Amino acid sequence: MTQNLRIAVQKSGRLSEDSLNLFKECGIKFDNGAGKLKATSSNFPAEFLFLRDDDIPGYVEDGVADIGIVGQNVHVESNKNVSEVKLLGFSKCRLSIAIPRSEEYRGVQDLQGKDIATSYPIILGNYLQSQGVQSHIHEISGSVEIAPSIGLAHAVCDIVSSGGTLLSNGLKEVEVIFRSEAIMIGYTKMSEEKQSILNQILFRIDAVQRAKN
Ligand code: PRT
Ligand code: ZN
Repeated sequence: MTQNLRIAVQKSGRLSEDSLNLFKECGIKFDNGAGKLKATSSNFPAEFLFLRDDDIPGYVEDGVADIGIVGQNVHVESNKNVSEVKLLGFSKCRLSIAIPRSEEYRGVQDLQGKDIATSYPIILGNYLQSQGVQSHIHEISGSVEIAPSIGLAHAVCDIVSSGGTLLSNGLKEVEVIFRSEAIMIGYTKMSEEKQSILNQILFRIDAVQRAKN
């Protein structure tokens, strides 16, 4: 019996639609009806797991899923032992430090000794260390942008796309510390059989991308 390649994609969010389209454009058919947690393809040896994006790197590290699609921000922050299979070019964004608009900013040294709120303590910590700056990192899981206005922190470090959210919270972007797009990650100990199913998918993705250009 052939084994199915297990593919972890975000259940609902900014990565979901493009992730599913990637496989659909490759001719892989499956039913991702609302509320489904799992779907098996009707015409290709693959099954899909629909998960929170934050859980995907751990599932791929453990081999519960063979491949998964997440933002590079989530992949790097998770610090899991997975292979980087392919950059996918969608869900582009950046991770930036922002401060209240009214405050002066001369350079990263201005963050010395300050409190910075973020959901990305690892990426932020690495950046500050590389700049020789010591700040206090406050890890919070959501609504990071309101931290300065409620007195929780002087600055924030969060995902930015259009910049509209920073603007409407009275903040200005002062440092871009990481650029991100969607990435396909893989289990490091995949069987040969699954690797060859993955190779077929990668071959089809390349063909679809070549046809578009
Ligand atoms: O529920 P689950 O945990 O699966 O999803 P999630 O809420 O954690 O993630 P989701 O769906 O919001 O984002 C998934 C991935 O999309 C992120 O990890 C990024 O790689 C990427 N991405 C691209 C973004 C954005 N653009 C983005 N704009 N993730 C978040 N945002 C947020 C940003 O933090 C800001 O608060 O959207 C808000 C609006 O951004 P502006 O700058 O356009 O106003
Ligand atoms: Zn998430």
